Formats: sequence, C-alpha cells, structure tokens
Amino acid sequence: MHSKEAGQMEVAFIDSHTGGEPTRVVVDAPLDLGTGSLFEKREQFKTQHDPFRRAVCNEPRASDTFVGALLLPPEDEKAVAGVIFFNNVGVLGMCGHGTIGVIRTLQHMGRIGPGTHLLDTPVGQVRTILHEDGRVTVQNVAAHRHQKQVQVEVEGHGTITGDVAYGGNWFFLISDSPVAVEFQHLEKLTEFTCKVREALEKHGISGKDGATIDHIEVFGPSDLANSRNFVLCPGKAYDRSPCGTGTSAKLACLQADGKLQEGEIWKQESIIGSVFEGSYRLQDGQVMPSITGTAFVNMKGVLVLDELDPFCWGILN
Ligand code: PYC
Repeated sequence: MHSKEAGQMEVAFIDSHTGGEPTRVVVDAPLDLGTGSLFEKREQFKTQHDPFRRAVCNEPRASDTFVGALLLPPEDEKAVAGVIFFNNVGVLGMCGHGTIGVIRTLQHMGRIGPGTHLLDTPVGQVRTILHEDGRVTVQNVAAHRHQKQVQVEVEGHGTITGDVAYGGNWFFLISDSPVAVEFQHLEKLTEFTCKVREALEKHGISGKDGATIDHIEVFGPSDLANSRNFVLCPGKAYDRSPCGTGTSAKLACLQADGKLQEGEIWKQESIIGSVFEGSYRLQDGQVMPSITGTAFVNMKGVLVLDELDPFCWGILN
C-alpha cells in the first residue's frame, strides 16, 4: 500500500483470468488480520474488513464475476504464499481457478518459476505444479460426497435430485437438469439454480455440520469434454471457468459411483467452452483431486481508495 494524498490509499493488484473467470490478486493488502492461522485471518477479514472486500470485488471497480485473492505470508515456511479468496458477497474456502490465477501471477511477479509450489489456504495446504507451458495443476484438498441423490422441491421446476459434495466449497450437483446446459440458456440456468439454492436453504439441506451449500452445479453433454457444467457461485454470478472446486466435487461423486478410476482423466467443459482436466488419487481412503488449467495475466495497476468517494467501498450486493 502507498499513501497518495490525505484521505487516499493505493493498493497494488494484478488481474488474470482462468478459462474466462477473473482473479484479482491483492499484492500488498493494508489490513491487520492478526497473527493467527489463515483460517483465523479469514475470520478477521470477514468480520473486520468487509468494506475492503467490496472495494476490491464489487462495482464500480470490478463486477460480480471477480474472485479476489489476498496474498499473505505462508503459514508453513515451505509454502510460497498464503491466500484468502473472496468474491462479491463474502469469503470462499478454496478456489481452483483462483489458485491457478495466483500461481500464474506469482510467476508474472518473478517470485516463482516452473516446478512444484505449496500454497496455504484457510481450508488447508494445496500443492501446485507450474508447467513449462504455463498450465497449472492444483492438487486440491480432499473432496467427498456427503449425500447421494437428495430430492428437493424447487418452485416452478418440481422435484429436483442432486448430490451434496465438498471440493473445497460445498456443492449441490444436478445431472438431470430441466434447463439445457447451453450458453444460450444462461439466464434460465441462473434463474433455475438460484431457486435450487433457495429451496436447499428453505428445506434445511446442508453440507457437513450444517455448512451452507452456496454453489449449485448443473451438468449436460459436451462435444469437447466428458461433460459441460454451469456453476452458480455464491451471489448470482456463474463461473466462466469449469470451477476447480466444483470439478473436484464432481470427481468425488464419480469415484463414489465407481464411474471414474484413480488416475483416469475427466475433462470438464464450462458453459463458455473452457476446459479443465481433472483426475484423483486415493490417499488413506480419501479422494485427492488434481485439476489442470491455464490462466493469463491481463491487467495490473493500483486501486485508489478515496474516502471522499461515496462508492469507495463498493456497491452493496
Ligand atoms: O474454481 O473453485 C473454483 C471457483 C469457485 C468459485 C469460482 N471459481
């Protein structure tokens, strides 16, 4: 952070996109998040610094699609950095596309080169591989299916069936969508998945320990990959990428159903046609997903936070 003039702050950022989904890395966050674990720092960020989250991710500086990533010192000295992910409505657990964006950003900053790099997140450490050609593989935290074939009544759509699974965030995964998973149906997919999320909340359907299911993932056929998805993120924006944590949750369901073997590749297309490659290995009976994709740095600069600006801290969602 640099002081510009009285009442103004400047905060350096680097933007990238991963399969079309933006990540805004905050390089030098001017925040006191305490000295606790990354999980505790995320709580501090959530409870004490929400205006800063909005200033980074919301209009007028960004849009509902942005995922922010606060770059922090790592918890583990072997890791290259710590990171807290957030978006237009709150904080995230892990973020697959965001991790790919952070690794490419660290490369752009000259902090890392091709090879293996550990990254600390509030939900655990992830191992990443930056390949020579710029692709990034994220070895995510363990994924699992929590509940199979849960039925829920969705206003205007009748009974909808889906799996509840965790891939670093909580997902409701629907294979039999009443709306075709095609780009021309974006509005209908958004309307449908928002209603599913409302219905899950209304009927008390949650992840483990009552965790909110804040991502809804719908699958359809693909010409490019094994499947195409549409993912509603917390808020009303959809993921332009195939969603790293959503693909991880999908891998856990495929493994549980015996439909994908250890090491086999699953190609997941997004609603805009970008593709991630996923696979998993089993460790102590747990599904450990790997997701590979590419990100490109496409903008960098400074955010100017001017206390005289009535929308300095972002427009509320
Ligand atoms: O790639 O995991 C992901 C993700 C979560 C929210 C948006 N993208």
